[in-house]
Amino acid sequence: MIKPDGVHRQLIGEIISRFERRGYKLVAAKMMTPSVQLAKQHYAEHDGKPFFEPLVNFLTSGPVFAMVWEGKDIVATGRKMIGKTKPLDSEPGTIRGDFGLDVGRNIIHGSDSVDSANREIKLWFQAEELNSWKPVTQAWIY
Ligand code: FUP
Repeated sequence: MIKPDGVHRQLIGEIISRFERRGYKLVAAKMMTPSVQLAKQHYAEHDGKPFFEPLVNFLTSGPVFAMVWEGKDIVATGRKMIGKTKPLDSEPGTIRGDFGLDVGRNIIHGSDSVDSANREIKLWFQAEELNSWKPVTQAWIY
């Protein structure tokens, strides 16, 4: 999910492009401003921590761009492509390492396990918003 700062920074295209070039397939995407309830559910594991309220305020401050990506090792590779939580720890070449300076505004969220991904996909998307498709080679592609 591209967070409000990533949307404001106009990084949607850059981020989609990185995942596509790596070989991953986009199967769902939408722009939306999350409700407080959705943001709290999404970050439920951080409830009670000092940064929880600012985090929820930030996530609900404007549109995010939610995506579902598919492909080999997408969760683990996606986390590598995103970089570490703190931009200072994120290597150049990662999304946070290339574009972020602030832990509270770190551009993008990525599920940290397959279980989290399954939980988060259900939270953010309806089943009918997920598109199952296979790339095909067609005579009209040269
Ligand atoms: P990540 O999985 O890398 O997004 O990191 P976490 O789930 O640990 O944290 C979720 C979000 O909480 C981060 F993206 C930013 C915010 N956060 C802070 O603002 N301060 C902290 O010390 C830790 C996390």
